[in-house]
Amino acid sequence: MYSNLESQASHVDSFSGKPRVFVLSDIGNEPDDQMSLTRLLLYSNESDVEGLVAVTSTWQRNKVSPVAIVNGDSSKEPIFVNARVSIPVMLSAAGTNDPDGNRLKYTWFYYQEAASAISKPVKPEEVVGERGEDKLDVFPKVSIEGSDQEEAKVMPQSEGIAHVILVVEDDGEPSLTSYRRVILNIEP
Ligand SMILES: [Ca+2]
Repeated sequence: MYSNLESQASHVDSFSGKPRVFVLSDIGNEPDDQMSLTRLLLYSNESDVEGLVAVTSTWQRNKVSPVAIVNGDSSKEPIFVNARVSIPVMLSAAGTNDPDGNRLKYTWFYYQEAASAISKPVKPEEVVGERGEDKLDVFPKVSIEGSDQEEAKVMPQSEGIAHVILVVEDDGEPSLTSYRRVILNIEP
């Protein structure tokens, strides 16, 4: 009895694993990189692809993304701003720069989906049998003036949480982009 259990516990099943693969590549940089990646994916059932990491290539070593600064904050953290309805909030990207000297383009946009879930509680009986998008009548909480300028004027229109994103694109080849997130807590 005991020896029988022991033999079961030590039984090795017939499973044989596939080679595990972890790839570092400049993936879409040049045609031969794309071809290699496509071939790898074509045969991906032959191996366990554990990871694909896009790395820079030698000739792009000095391509640098912009340093996006909002209201003097040069970290990569979200910026929290307390606001009130109908009182404008000025957001400034002054000081934003590109270490390798490309020209910069600014875009500020209201990221409506980011806070819609906490803006309007919905009961299950209100949505059963309905399409989600039919119940998404979430009106904008902010409007933005100067959305293509270095400084933008954000006007809170109703209370709640509103996420505003700054996009800074350089005109390098390839163009590189940095982002910053501003989270407004709008009170009445
Ligand atoms: Ca750059």
